[in-house]
This record gives sequence, structure tokens and C-alpha cells, in this order.
Amino acid sequence: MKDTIAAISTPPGESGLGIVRVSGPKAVSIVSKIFKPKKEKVLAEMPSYSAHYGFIVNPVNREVLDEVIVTVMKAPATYTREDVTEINCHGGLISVRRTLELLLKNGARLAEPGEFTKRAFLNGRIDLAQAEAVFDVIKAKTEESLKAAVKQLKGGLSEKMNEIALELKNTCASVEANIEFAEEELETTGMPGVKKELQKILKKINSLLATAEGGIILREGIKTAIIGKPNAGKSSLLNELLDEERAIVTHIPGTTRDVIEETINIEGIAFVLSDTAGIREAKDLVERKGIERSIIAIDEADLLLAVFDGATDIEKEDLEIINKIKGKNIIAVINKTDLKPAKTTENELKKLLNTAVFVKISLLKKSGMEKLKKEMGKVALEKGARSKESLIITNVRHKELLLSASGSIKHALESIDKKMSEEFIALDIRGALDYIGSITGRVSTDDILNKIFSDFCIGK
Ligand SMILES: Nc1nc2c(ncn2[C@@H]2O[C@H](COP(=O)(O)OP(=O)(O)OP(=O)(O)O)[C@@H](O)[C@H]2O)c(=O)[nH]1
Ligand SMILES: [Mg+2]
Repeated sequence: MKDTIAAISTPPGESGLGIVRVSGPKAVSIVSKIFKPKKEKVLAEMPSYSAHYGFIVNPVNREVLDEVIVTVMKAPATYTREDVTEINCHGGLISVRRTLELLLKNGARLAEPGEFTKRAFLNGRIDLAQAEAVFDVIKAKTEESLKAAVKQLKGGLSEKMNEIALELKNTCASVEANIEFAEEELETTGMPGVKKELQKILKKINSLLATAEGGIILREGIKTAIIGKPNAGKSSLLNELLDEERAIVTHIPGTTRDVIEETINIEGIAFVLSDTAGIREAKDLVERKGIERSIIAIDEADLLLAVFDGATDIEKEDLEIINKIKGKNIIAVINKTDLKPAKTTENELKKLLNTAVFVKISLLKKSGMEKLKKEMGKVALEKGARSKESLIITNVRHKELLLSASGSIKHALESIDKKMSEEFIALDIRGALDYIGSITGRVSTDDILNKIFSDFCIGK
């Protein structure tokens, strides 16, 4: 980590400001080479957290690139715990990009995705769970998911993990003490206490795990596929939910080909909607490809909005779709209630899809939408996405590690019951300790770190 990294931290495009960020031992000296302050001064001598007005100038040909503010932040009280400089350029593609190029020519290296945050972790400012929370804050789709992420960023999860780790360590010490007593052929009295302690820890882990399904949905949103036969009104429904003419709607069956994905927020929970191609016997290659994607969307969805045309009788296509979606989490949407209803459609659907929730709407008249949103909100509630628990698990990696830790502890408890040797029990407890330590990054490998940070954006 001796090198100095640089990256553009704001999204590409036209904007008021564009920020280029630099971190590392030469963060100040490299910027000094390309920055000409309006008032004569030496950046390295400026106090930490001071801002300086001036120009970015190419040192080779004296060309002025932009008018900027440079902020100097000195180690260790910075994001990365290294010296950090931020160059506030005017927004726009070219200015920030050329400023970055100049930095790279003058000794900085282009940062990898998430490398600033990785340095914050490696330099001990935050732990791994907090570093992951930075990513979640950036990606938060709703207020609720932002709240959960900020809590994790502030160390809520880490605190709990450290508490569990300490308890495991103490328990392990008791077991190991027993091993030594055994060698001296002293009476081993510690095991009932160890058992009780392990059961207590297991309970803590399990109650955290109980929040995971809802927590992961809170973080990632509910994957919701809008499906049905052609012309049922799927794209009209997407548009109505988004309140925007996002998808093309026509009276021609087979209008939608590609899956269109958009996110909406219902009562603080994100629903990741996909409008799909109507499912039927495909008329051409493009439609067939589209329908294949519809089927994949059905498989991947947490929730299906199955749209039916209430004005036409149940057709072979509806029956095929019903077959494909049986057993899934379904809200059956009967559309076109502004038209004369088909005689048997509603009753037949209720028989065929007896576990589904039914909502009648008219997208032409825009009626029934409140009821539909309410039912969608209920699904979120059922999935536990609005948990009352103060600490929730929102990340699949954490869930898996907690599951493994819980497995190791269960194994240790079984070994105690079977009166196995203390060495085995200690081994399982150490295993659990490592799993918990992987959540906060006390135990980590390059592979794990690379995997986590490569998902970040560059410049964070
Ligand atoms: N009368 C009436 N017509 C509707 C209603 N909702 C949609 N339509 C019409 O039904 C036709 C098909 O609507 P779309 O939303 O494109 O249907 P789709 O299910 O996306 O169709 P594909 O993309 O072809 O699978 C359009 O002409 C809509 O205007 C409704 O509630 N009432
Ligand atoms: Mg469509």
C-alpha cells in the first residue's frame, strides 16, 4: 500500500462538480505538481482539511485545464487513514478525465474498484462489515434500506459480532482449561457451564439469522415479475406503477420483447419490477427469445404479478402460464374491469389459483391500483422486510457465515452430549469463532477481500 491511488469519484456526465480523489503517501506532492494555487503557497504546508482555490495546469506545456478547489486532508484522520487530496473540478466528462490523466502521468496509479474503502479497512479505520455497509449506503434504494446500512456503517453489526466472538473465546478458554485439568486427572467440572454458554450464544446467532430473509429483501428489493399472456396489460401495469410511459403499449399482441426492469418504492420497500414478453406460442425468433426471458424472470422472481384479461375467457395460454407459476408467491391481477367481464374467467381463475391473492383493476380507468399496492406491501411484511428488530442481517455473506457458525456450535453441543474429548469441542468453537471473525474481517483472505471490493464502484 505504499503507492498513491487516484480515481474519479463522481458519476460520468455533465454535472455541477466532478471530483477526482487521491490517496496515499504522495497524495499532496503529486497534486502539487499539477495544481497552481491562485495565491502563492505550498500545499504540503497547509493544515489538514483546508481548501485551496486555483488551476489545474499541465506541467509539461503549461496548458490550463480547469479552475478547481483542492482539499488537503492529512493522515491519519481521513477516509483511508492516508493523506488524501480531492480535486473539485467543474463537472463534465473531459475536465475530470484529463485531470485524472495528469495525476497518473505524475506518479499516481489508477485505483481499483472500492480501493479507497479497502484501504480504510486494511488501515484499521473500519472493519469489513462497515466497509460493506459503505457500499450498501451508496446502493440503498429506499429510506428503510438506507437506515439499515447506516446502522451497520456505524458499527451496529460489528459490535454484536465482537460480543459473540468474545463469548466464544471465553467458552473456548474454559474448554481448554478442562483439557489441562484432565491431563492432571482432576475432576472436570466445567462442561455443564460450557454447554449453557454455547446454548446462549447459539440463541443469539439464531435470532439474528431469523432477520436475514427480510433483511436481504430490504437491501436488495423484492424481485417482482409482471407476467401473463400477450395483451393482458402487463406493460400498461408497469407504466401505471411507475407513473411513467416507460414501456411501449399497443393493441398488437406480442409488443414487449425484452424484459424491462425498473424499481419502485412501496411503503419503504423496493420492488424490482420486470415487465416481460407475453407468454404464448412464439410467432418468430425474436419473440421466442423474449418468451425464454419471461420464463427465466418467473424462476428468479420473489413475487409474480400474474395479469389476466378479465374481459376474455380463459384460454389455453392462460392455462399454460398457470401451470408454470403454481406454488409461487402470486398476486393475480384481473385487468380490464372497465369492459364487460367474461362469464367464467374470475371464478375459474380463483379455482385454478386458489392460493393466490386476487386484485381487480382497470388500467384504462386507473382503478384498483391502491388495493394492488396494498397487497404488494403485505407481501413485504410477510417476508419480514419490515422487521421490528433493531439489528438485522441484510447481506447474504453474513447470513452464510452465521449459518456456518451456528452449525459449528451445534456440533460442539452434540460432542458435549456424546462426552467426546475436549479437543474436539474446542476445535468446533474455534471454527465458529473464525466464521464470526470473517464477518468483521478479523479473519480474511485476499480472495474474500477481492470479491467484496470488486463489487464497489471506482473512486469509493
Ligand atoms: N379496455 C382496457 N384496455 C386495456 C386495459 N389495460 C390495457 N389495455 C389495452 O390492452 C392492450 C395491450 O396492453 P399492453 O399493456 O401492451 O399489454 P401487454 O400485456 O404488455 O402485451 P404484450 O407486451 O404484447 O405481451 C393495449 O391496447 C392497452 O391499451 C384496461 O384496463 N382496459
Ligand atoms: Mg407488453
